Amino acid sequence: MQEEEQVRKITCCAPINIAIIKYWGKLCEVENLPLNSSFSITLNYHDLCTTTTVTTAPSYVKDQVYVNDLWQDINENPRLKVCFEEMRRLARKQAISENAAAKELMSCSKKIHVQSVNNFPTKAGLASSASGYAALTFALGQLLGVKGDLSGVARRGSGSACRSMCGGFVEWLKSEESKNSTAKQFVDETHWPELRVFILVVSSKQKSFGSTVGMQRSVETSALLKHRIENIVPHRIKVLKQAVLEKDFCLFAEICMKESNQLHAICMDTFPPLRYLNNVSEKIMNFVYSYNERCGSTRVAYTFDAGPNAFLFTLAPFAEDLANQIYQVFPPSKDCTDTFFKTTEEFSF
Ligand code: 2P0
Repeated sequence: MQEEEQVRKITCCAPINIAIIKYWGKLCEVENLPLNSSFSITLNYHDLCTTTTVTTAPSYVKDQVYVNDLWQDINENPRLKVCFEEMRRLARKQAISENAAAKELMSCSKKIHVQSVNNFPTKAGLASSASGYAALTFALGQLLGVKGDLSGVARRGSGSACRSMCGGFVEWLKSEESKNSTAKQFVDETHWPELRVFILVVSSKQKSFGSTVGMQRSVETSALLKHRIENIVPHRIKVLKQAVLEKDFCLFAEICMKESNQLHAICMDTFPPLRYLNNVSEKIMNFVYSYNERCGSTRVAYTFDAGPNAFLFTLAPFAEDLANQIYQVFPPSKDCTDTFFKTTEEFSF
């Protein structure tokens, strides 16, 4: 009975975030320090998310992690390892600064079991590492009682994960110093309630080139990446923030699509090139341009990350018509194993 009383269990859920200004390129690979600041939108909790349960119990003799029921070797996974180490270090530091009793200090080293589940395809360019490390970091923080901004720890797990630690519209700041490269909420999730996102899953297969390796190769070989970091991103973030503040969809959409185009231009400028988009992605881009042209105004914008799947932004009054058009042009496959489509209701902010 005594043993049961000492079991502690915390469950947390973290959503994915969609980058409007893209993170592509690292200043430091170990710390996941980005070469440029980025800006994203975090989805709602009930949309695409990772649910993570962390447990401590007296019977546990080592840390264990399962992701989608698959056992992960922490010792072979430096990112997982660093999250555990960092969270325990912060817990100890906090306990010491609060003059905690020896018992509480001891509890920082208790063994932890983790069960993590995604409700969407893993590693298919849908930011599963972002929601995954955000959920893990937050859950460990709750379990160990660590206070304060933990986005720097989530970042060590996966760069973009730091942005999923905040809701709404989020900026991840570049810095040469680890402690300053954190995610900050720009405006919260209630700011632009008319904004909608559709996610078109073109392929749920794992991407052939992980973002980490892709970024490495781009940093080494792409001259366009250097130009972007120095001359494009700082100004673009400023303009995007203004567009978000003023809820200027036309300007938001222009930046969103130009950013996506530039990310994939850099991928093609990388040597050998990185091809994340496929012919369906190209068709979706063409669909967006012709839809806007038919409407006589900008009603929809696309963005693609390191994969062929599309994120389409629109506004509530246009969502139904857009959904109908998408269904006509890109009917979901019958078995829905490869191509599926979610409605605005499911993905509204
Ligand atoms: C982003 N992406 O800003 C960009 C756009 C993909 C394209 O962040 O190596 O999985 O773990 O820091 O965060 C994907 O990169 O890379 C990514 P790591 P991560 O969302």
